Amino acid sequence: MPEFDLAVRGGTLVTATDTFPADLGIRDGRIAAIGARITDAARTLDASGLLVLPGGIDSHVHIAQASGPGIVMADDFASATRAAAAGGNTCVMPFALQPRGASLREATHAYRALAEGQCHIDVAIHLIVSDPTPAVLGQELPALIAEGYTSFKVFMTYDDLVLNDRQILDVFDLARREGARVMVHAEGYDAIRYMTEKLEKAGETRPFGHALSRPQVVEREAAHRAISHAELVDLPIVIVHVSGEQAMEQIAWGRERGLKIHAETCPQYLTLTADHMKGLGSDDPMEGAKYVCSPPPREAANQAAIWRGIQTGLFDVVSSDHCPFRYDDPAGKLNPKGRTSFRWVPNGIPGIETRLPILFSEGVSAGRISLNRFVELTATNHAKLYGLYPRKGSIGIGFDADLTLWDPNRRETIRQANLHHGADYTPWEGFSVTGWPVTTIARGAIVAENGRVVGPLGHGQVIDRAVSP
Ligand code: DUC
Ligand code: ZN
Ligand code: ZN
Repeated sequence: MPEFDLAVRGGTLVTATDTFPADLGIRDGRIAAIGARITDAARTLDASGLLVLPGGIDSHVHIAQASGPGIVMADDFASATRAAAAGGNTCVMPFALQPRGASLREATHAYRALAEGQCHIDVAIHLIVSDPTPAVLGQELPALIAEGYTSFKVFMTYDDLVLNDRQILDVFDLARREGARVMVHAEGYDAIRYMTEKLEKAGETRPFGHALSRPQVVEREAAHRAISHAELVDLPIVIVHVSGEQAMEQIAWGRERGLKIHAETCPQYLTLTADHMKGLGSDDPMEGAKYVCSPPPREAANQAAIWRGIQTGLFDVVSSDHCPFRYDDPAGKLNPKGRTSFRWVPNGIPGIETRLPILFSEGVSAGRISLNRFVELTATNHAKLYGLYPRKGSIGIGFDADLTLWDPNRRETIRQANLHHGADYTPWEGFSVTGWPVTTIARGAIVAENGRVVGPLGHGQVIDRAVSP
């Protein structure tokens, strides 16, 4: 019997710290050998000319999440993980949302049941706490954390999700006690409501009004408040989907005070602008709905600030915040109420399959970041932040054999026609990239090859996590 199930030969291995030529031997879904010449394998993949990267981990995606009356998210677990695999990812982290008034435990177990057997790659589930009742804080959350749901998100806006300051403090306090990781959506509810009502009164109801209703100060104020609450409770937090230079300044301020504030940004804040919400290149302002996400992309000059944050280490991770809605669909962006005001356009854009190529192309190929920083931002730090390390997130003996064979020179143009998600558009239609995932290997199995998803549905598992140090 051969020593290994699979050998990956002749490639250049890249981790968050090192780049070196080596072969890999994979046995029972794990990396079992790293060496100069590994030949005794049942199957061999030739990786010459390719980079061998840890599979992408996307720690912020939304899949099959309840999104309000009449609105349907465009991806279920099968389509989202299919698209993720084609885009070079081996693990994604969606959210089990607690509807207000409902049990978080029941919502989480029902959500997990949707995922079981329906995933191409591994999934680890965060929670969204929308109703921190005494029962949730006293029993449900501690029990769920002990079961392996060790991270959750809180929102500072949205009618159905917003927590007030006291609730945020109580949830932070629980997280500190139980060792859970908290992610914060930092945009201020009252400021957004004030701006929205003012804009609507003035007749500014186009999708572009979404950008006007949530200027940077709205994000900055909420980031400052979240960081201050984190200081009071003495809790490390992650500020997710940071879009603006002003929120970055707050994060830097918090860190200067010695606080553990982690930060995430997304490709949309590097490549899209508020003007996209005007429906760029189209006469129909509703086209702008394709780019409506929260926080909104900013003015072009802000992109350079986000790049600086990526280069200087302010950002720990780059996630997609994949939150897909179909465009031409009454249950999506063009729902009947959405045509009357930006307020009713569902917030979110698809990006699970395009995150890695866009960041590689604009980051590594364009000379802005190193290969190692790319790996850190797209895999290693996600695993470390959310309790998947050292099982996932790097290449080493004993790690899951989660790998992406990457062609750094391949040029591609992003086209909806070639993508695998359930949305009917991509915000990056026609966007050219250099660097492309060729083969995705998830726990030792080839799940995607050259844009075709070949792994069986059900290969992906729902993973429980330990609390993160
Ligand atoms: N927040 C997210 O994290 N995703 C989509 C919409 C939102 O507000
Ligand atoms: Zn959010
Ligand atoms: Zn999100």
